[in-house]
Amino acid sequence: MTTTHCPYCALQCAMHLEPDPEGRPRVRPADFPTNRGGLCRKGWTSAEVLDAPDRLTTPLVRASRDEEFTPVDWDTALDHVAGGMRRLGSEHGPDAVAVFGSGGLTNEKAYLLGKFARLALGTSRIDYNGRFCMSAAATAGRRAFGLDRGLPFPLSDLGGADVVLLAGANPAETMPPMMGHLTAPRLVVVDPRRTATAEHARTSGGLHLAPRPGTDLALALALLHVVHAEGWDDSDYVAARTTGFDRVWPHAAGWWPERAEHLTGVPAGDIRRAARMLGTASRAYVLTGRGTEQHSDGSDSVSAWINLALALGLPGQPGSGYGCITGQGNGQGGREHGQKADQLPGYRRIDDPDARARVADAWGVDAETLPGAGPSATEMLNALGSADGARGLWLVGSNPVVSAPDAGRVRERLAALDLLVVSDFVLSESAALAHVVLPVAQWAEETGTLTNLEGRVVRRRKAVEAPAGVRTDLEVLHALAGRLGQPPERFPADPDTALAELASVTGGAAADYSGVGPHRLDSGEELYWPAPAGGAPTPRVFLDSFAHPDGRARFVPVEHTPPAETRDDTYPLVATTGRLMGHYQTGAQTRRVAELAEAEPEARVEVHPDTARHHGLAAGGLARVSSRRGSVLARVRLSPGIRRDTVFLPFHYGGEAAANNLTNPALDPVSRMPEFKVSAVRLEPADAGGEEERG
Ligand SMILES: Nc1nc2c(c(=O)[nH]1)N[C@H]1C(S)=C(S)[C@@H](COP(=O)(O)OP(=O)(O)OC[C@H]3O[C@@H](n4cnc5c(=O)[nH]c(N)nc54)[C@H](O)[C@@H]3O)O[C@H]1N2
Ligand SMILES: Nc1nc2c(c(=O)[nH]1)N[C@H]1C(S)=C(S)[C@@H](COP(=O)(O)OP(=O)(O)OC[C@H]3O[C@@H](n4cnc5c(=O)[nH]c(N)nc54)[C@H](O)[C@@H]3O)O[C@H]1N2
Ligand code: SF4
Ligand SMILES: [Mo]
Repeated sequence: MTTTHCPYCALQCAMHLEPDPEGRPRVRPADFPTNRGGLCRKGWTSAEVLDAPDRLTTPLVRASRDEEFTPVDWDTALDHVAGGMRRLGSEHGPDAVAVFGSGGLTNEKAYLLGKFARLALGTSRIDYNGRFCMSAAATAGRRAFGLDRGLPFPLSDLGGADVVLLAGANPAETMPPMMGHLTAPRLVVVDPRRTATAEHARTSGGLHLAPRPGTDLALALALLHVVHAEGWDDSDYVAARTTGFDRVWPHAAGWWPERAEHLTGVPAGDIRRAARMLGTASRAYVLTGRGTEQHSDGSDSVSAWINLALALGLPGQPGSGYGCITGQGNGQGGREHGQKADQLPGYRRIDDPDARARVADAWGVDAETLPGAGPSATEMLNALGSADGARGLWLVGSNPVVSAPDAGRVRERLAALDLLVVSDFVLSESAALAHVVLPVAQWAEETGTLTNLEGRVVRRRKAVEAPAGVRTDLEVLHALAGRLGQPPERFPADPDTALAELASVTGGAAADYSGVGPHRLDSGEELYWPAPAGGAPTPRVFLDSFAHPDGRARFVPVEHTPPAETRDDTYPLVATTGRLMGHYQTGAQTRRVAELAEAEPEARVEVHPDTARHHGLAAGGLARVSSRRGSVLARVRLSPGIRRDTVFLPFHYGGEAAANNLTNPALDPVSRMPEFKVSAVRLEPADAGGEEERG
């Protein structure tokens, strides 16, 4: 029996893997502080993907997309990739090849992928799918606190709260075992839909506020308005631990609840009730999720929620706080170790001369040779194959033709590349467009570390052998780097050697992992970063001071701005997007699990019954949802709990069912987060020729 962690989300539930009578690994939940012996159905069924019938076990190569893939041996595939990368580099310069990583990768992989881009390719063009996920909250967290650690406290702290406000998060579906920590007598859920989380809040003494998508910032200002006007703010805390309230108050002063009601659709009485719950609580938390973050004003929206939390005196106080609920398995660690365009390992900035010198020295290169900051994920993808973009791309752990905004355009850009290389264990929609597909090992077949939503480093342990023909991501990095002229010891294929290097390189940095190693991990110590060598780890980061030089948190003045596109007679509704319990992300993994695929076999669009009637749609019928960019076919699901002006689509499906055919690639100016949560759309019936029978 091996004890390890779930391959999917940032809760990183612990599980035991043991062989069944046929020798296949079977999952049993393990006791761990985040999941307390629970798992969601994705975790329970996760081992099925290990022997998916269409699992890739041979490298595939083709010269052009008009040809079929040819199975080849590893040497042939790696020579082909290295030769292609070298040729593009020498013909067009080092930026001709781009790398796209993932918050699903272990710390070791993320670290070596960033190092590979900077040293083996010399490219500035590396970014990752965490840009679609964590970037807005990370920006706002750094602005306010000087440091971004998703939850700066252990999840179990939530259990002591009187009130928890969840802005744009639906953990009842996205992290079900987390609901065991949301036992506060009052939950306030901010979501345009009456989700399972919102329903729980409503029926257990709390509140559900359902703003029009894209108006959270004004709602948060209105809550701050009431809190301050009623004298519920913590003026001692504000005076002792913060700066800048005076610059923020003028922005909230004008948002009295009735004005906010007009914009957001949330009744003024409910705004006052929510403010009273928060303002009169002795211990409270404000938490944000993707619903409030994935907007073209995402980082300002999070700043507005943080301003509210600061006025209430929550961050850095025992039993209270602000946190962002990180998403992917290594959504936290994946954003610290250098696969982000502007970043070096340990949360160091790539434009900071001291950081460059320190990292270059550790890597044994001259700091001058390290490239600078490259473009963000969306900008990088949208320029591929054009005069200003890369001509080659290596995708490691992401499926952007389904997950990136305006996916139709991303599909075109990938098709314009001279070389597309995809490392995956299944032929995802993106891998299906590749020139070279490299078949890699999965979670239970390898060892490594991930940093969960609490900033706790956990160890993924190898439980089974990978199928013959498959290599680990670290082995692939090692082999490719060697072919590109790098000394072999610079890219260790052994995960513990990679971890030792990561630990040493991050010593003294903001995200200090210098004390993280197999021994401490296996001893069961709770390793929250910063975890310096020889020092204690840090479960709660801001208790004594914040990470700005003056030790204070900063209020950041923010103002409501409308979403990047507006509704009109042609596109009268707002489409927002998100997740269902049974599928993970683009569904590349979970659509291959029979039980999950049967439960949620096809895309759906959630529509209010009145809206459906108005557009001639019936429950179970097919609808075409169209935006200014593209359209989606989805099954109509009537949902009396959603706003009448809003429809909801999960983004777990590809092709004609991909929600991202609709979405707007407008970006937040600071974090470069795309606007996944607001597109102007129209709805039409699409039933024709017996299609209704399909369901
Ligand atoms: N089942 C499942 N679980 C997952 C994942 C998965 O794919 N499937 N993915 C993991 C990852 S990577 C992530 S990032 C997390 C995400 O976890 P969540 O943030 O909980 O997930 P979402 O469904 O994207 O968004 C949450 C809610 O935001 C609401 N929303 C939409 N627009 C707005 C708005 O303008 N304002 C507000 N306040 N709310 C809005 C949606 O209705 C939705 O219910 O989940 C993780 N867990
Ligand atoms: N419309 C809309 N779009 C969204 C969102 C939304 O809410 N709405 N949410 C965004 C968010 S928060 C996220 S995090 C992204 C996720 O978007 P993606 O990263 O594109 O989603 P995944 O399905 O997790 O893709 C991971 C791929 O990598 C493979 N893989 C998994 N682990 C490994 C590994 O260790 N190594 C290698 N080589 N491959 C691996 C999987 O098989 C899969 O094909 O989507 C974003 N897109
Ligand atoms: S909640 Fe997340 S980590 Fe836990 S079992 Fe489900 S997908 Fe896995
Ligand atoms: Mo995410």
